[in-house]
Amino acid sequence: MPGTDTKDIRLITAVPGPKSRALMERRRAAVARGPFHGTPVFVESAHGALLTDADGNRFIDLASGIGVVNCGHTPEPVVKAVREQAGRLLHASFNTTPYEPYVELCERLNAKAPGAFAKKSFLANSGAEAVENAVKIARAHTGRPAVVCFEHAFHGRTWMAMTLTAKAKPYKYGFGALCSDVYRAPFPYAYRGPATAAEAFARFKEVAAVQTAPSQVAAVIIEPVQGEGGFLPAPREFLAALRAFCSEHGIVLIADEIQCGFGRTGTLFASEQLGFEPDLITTAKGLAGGMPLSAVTGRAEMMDAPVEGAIGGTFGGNPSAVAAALAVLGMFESGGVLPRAKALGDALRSRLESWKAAYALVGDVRGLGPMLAVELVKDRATKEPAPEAVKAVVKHCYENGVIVLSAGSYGSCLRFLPPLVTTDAQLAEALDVVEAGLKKAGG
Ligand code: PLZ
Repeated sequence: MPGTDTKDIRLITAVPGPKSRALMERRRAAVARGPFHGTPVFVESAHGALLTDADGNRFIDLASGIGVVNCGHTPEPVVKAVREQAGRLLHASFNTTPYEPYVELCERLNAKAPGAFAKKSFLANSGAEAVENAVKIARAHTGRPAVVCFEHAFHGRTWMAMTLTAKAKPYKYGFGALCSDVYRAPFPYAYRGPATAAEAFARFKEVAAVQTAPSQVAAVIIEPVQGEGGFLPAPREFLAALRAFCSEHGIVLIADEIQCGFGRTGTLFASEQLGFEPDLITTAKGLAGGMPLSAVTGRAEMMDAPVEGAIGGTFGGNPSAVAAALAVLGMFESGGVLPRAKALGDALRSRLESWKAAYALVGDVRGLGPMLAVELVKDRATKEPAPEAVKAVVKHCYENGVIVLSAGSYGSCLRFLPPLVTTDAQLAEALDVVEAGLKKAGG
């Protein structure tokens, strides 16, 4: 509301303001219908945890551009590295004339990814592209066709990634034949079932061993903490059972850490704190602090399976994107980000738990570290999802200076992805707005 006198939120027009509205008209006329907007707010600049729109309104960001700016918006070391690299070498194509920063980033990812075995990496542009390549690598390594994925999974929008993604509408809607040889197992979803790791693993085994055969399975792909699916953390025992099954059957186990990686859960990789050692890990989003970059990192012998020229691309591992990633790693190594992420996670969790105690609408609080969500339900007994309430809260939030995203197969989750540099005061200010939205939506 105009005249809000809180510290960081500063609203000088109703939201969306006149400039955002005018831009949305131009967007409707010029841009395809397909891309969706979580909020109708056109952003002009952002720094740290704050975002300024075209009308000069200032918001607290609880979305981080879908979990990308984990080190904050426009962090100085990252912006500086990008500027310097852009002035030196903007593009060369690693497929034409290779350059050192690409190699250095691979070396550093190999050293940091979980697992005390020899590793190699490959760089691409987007999360979906990393997923596509991870599957190609697994198929080349095993010579097998099948891939097992999970309910509520999100792996991207390209053909194989879209096939692996669970939700049909909107992601697969109208896009005809999907990839073959993809099988889907239930994900352990404590709130809605399968409730235990043991039950989920028994169901997984049935898919992997009955719907197909382990000897036909190239890869199992799992998000250690599901993102779009509603911030569902996989239990350690479930991941351990998958690890043992894949090792026994020579199946490549892929962890998709595109959303849960790069500090989002309080450790560089979520797998680290889950005691999980996948064969391949896909990263993107937080990897380059806001530049488009993704990676596949994993066992050297698997990564080397595709023959020379079989994986690559014109832009993959662009020099400025790589420079940004090296600066992001520098920020993690300098020590401040992860402890702050953990503290943020604790503060966020206690606030969300207090909502669960106070409001019947909040059916579940879950996640890992500062990657947390609440699931809203119409009735705690039936657990009927409340996507309308989620939409109302998201709208209340942007109208009052907070950017927050929904999630979940039923659209019933509010997910919190604050930049990991968010201060306690900013978090509290933003959560006051969310809480007022919850009360208004029926509490
Ligand atoms: N794997 C686990 O979370 C991207 C997508 C939003 P890209 N998630 C946000 C949307 O509506 O498209 C994601 C992810 C996980 C893969 C991807 C895909 O990453 O960089 O969007 O291709």
